[in-house]
Amino acid sequence: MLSDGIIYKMGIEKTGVYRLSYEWLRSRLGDDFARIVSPRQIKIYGNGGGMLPELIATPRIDDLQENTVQIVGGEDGRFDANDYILFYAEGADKQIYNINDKLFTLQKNTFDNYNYYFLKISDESNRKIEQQESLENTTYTTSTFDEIIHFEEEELNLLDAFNQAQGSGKRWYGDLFKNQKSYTYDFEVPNRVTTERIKIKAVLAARNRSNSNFNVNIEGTTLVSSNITNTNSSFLNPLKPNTPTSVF
Ligand SMILES: [Ca+2]
Repeated sequence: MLSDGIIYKMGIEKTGVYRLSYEWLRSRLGDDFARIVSPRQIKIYGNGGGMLPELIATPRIDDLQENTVQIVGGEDGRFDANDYILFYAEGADKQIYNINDKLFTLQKNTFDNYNYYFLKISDESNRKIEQQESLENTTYTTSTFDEIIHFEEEELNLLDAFNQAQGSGKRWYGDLFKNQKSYTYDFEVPNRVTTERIKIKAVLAARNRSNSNFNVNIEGTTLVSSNITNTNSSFLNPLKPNTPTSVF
């Protein structure tokens, strides 16, 4: 699919619906923009978020699949001023439901911060988003939803911080609790339903010849106190991870 034609690569950081306007494409595509005679020529390719499976036997999509698009203003057969393309795209990380914790967790992409989609100007017609009729008699209605906030910075490789090793593995951590022993992380949840419970999950690790202890506090109240036992001095056994979960 990428072997011929006019193709542009787009890095997607966050999952969502994306809008490519006529004006933006005209400014970015240069001379290629004149090749768009009909809005049906604009195709979007991409395979969704997350990493490829490591096991070779696990099924995966071969090549790139064409995504459905909606060309707003394309009904007149011309791609012109004020028209735009809508399509759904996923970022590099993937949200996975963890049945043990009853929590959605984010699987951080080890290899890239962006997932890539491709815009191709094709001679064939694109795939349109189809409309679905609304159901008439629904049995469940709600006016709230679960908000999921994920904070993960990959800044520290524990093996790299150890002077007899050079860093290894896929697991990285965020802030280092060494000289600075306390960090504050702010999360905004507008219009939170205060009667509903919140679940919090922290991923911690320690390498210390003495036992270590982490406290997770919210507004001054300790929710979780997590002990991590000491390691020995060998760099072959440098890391003791711990993942407390709390509901309040
Ligand atoms: Ca139009």
